[in-house]
This record gives sequence, C-alpha cells and structure tokens, in this order.
Amino acid sequence: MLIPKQRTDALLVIDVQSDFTPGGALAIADGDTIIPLINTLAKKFDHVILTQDWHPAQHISFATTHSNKQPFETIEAPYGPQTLWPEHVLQHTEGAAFHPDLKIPHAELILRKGFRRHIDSYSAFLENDRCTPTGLAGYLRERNLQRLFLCGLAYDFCVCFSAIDGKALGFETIVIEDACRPVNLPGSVDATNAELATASIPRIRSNDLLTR
Ligand code: VGL
Ligand code: ZN
Repeated sequence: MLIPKQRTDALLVIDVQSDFTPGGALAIADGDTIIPLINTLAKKFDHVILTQDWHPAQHISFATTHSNKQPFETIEAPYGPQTLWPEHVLQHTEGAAFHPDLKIPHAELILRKGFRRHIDSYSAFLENDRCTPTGLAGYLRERNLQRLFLCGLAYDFCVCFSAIDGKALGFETIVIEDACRPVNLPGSVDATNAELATASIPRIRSNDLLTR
C-alpha cells in the first residue's frame, strides 16, 4: 500500500488521446479500457499532469512523410533511429483530442510534445534527439513535485521513455503497470520491462494505491 504525498507527488497521464484507442489512427489494443481506472487514480492526486502527443502535417515520424516507407519500419533520422508510424494525433484533429471518457477536471498542466516537424518526442521530458527539453522538469522542480506516478499510452513508448527520463532527471518515478497498455511491437514490452528494472523504476498495480 502506497499513500500519495499530496504536496509533492504528481500523476503523469501520458497521451490518452483518441488516436491511440480502438478506432483511432494508431490504435492500441484495449487502450480505452484503462481510462476509467485512470480517472479513479486521478482522484487520489492533487497534482495531475496530462501529456498530449501533438504532431504537425508531414511529421518526421509519419511513414507517409518518407518515400517508400511503411509504418513500423525504422529510418535513420539525423538524431538516430526513428520508428515510423501511421499519421496520428494531427494538431487540432479529433484524433489528437483527449479521449472523451478521460475526465480529470483538476489536471493542472497539459504538456504538448512532438510538435516540431523534424523531431519526434516520445518522452514528456526530452525529445527524441535526447537533448531538446520540453520544459516539464523545470515545471516540476519549480512546483516542488518530486515523485511521479506514470500511467497511460503507450507503455512501451511514451510511458517508458518518460519514466526513464524522469528518473534520470532526479525524480522518484513509479509506473502503474495496469493503468498502461503497450503498442506491442516485436520485443518492445520485454525491452521496456528490462529498461525499467535497470533504471530501478518500480512497476506497481493500481490496487497498491487504491486499496487501504
Ligand atoms: C506514441 C508512438 C508514436 C505513444 C506516440 O504515445 O506512446 N507512440 N507516438
Ligand atoms: Zn506520435
């Protein structure tokens, strides 16, 4: 049983957007089924931050931006390998909106990422060039938010990268595993579990926070 420390804990809800749920452009299996649980978890936290993946047209991560490339292939971007995806979360489209079931009226910050055409951003902290900051670490430090609980989509991409960076930047970081769902590319969930373990990032169950 873990009790949130209301003054210094934050729940980070990663990319719960329509395009990442069934029927969306980059649908994650059962991506919608975690939303009621996330709403319940959010009620346990005074501080909740939402991230929103937010891509312009012809974003570097879209397979359609490159000739003869298919979604889920990898290209060599100037900053390193970049997985290609179907076009998703185009700015101001319905697919980029938060899923209509997500109800967290007290969320205090919406952090958009991936809005630069030439750099993708899985992490809520650092873009995929691994050096352009989003500003989230500065926000958390100024607000004295020291411990982060992560949930959302997708476990093996944006949740994983955000957790690894959050921990590396000095925040105590915990992943609520049953409040996440993975894209599940070959090996991606095993790789995520290994990376989180190496970084000493605990994976907990939502019940660890909800029961008493
Ligand atoms: C994500 C792939 C592409 C995510 C975002 O939210 O995990 N995955 N863009
Ligand atoms: Zn994206």
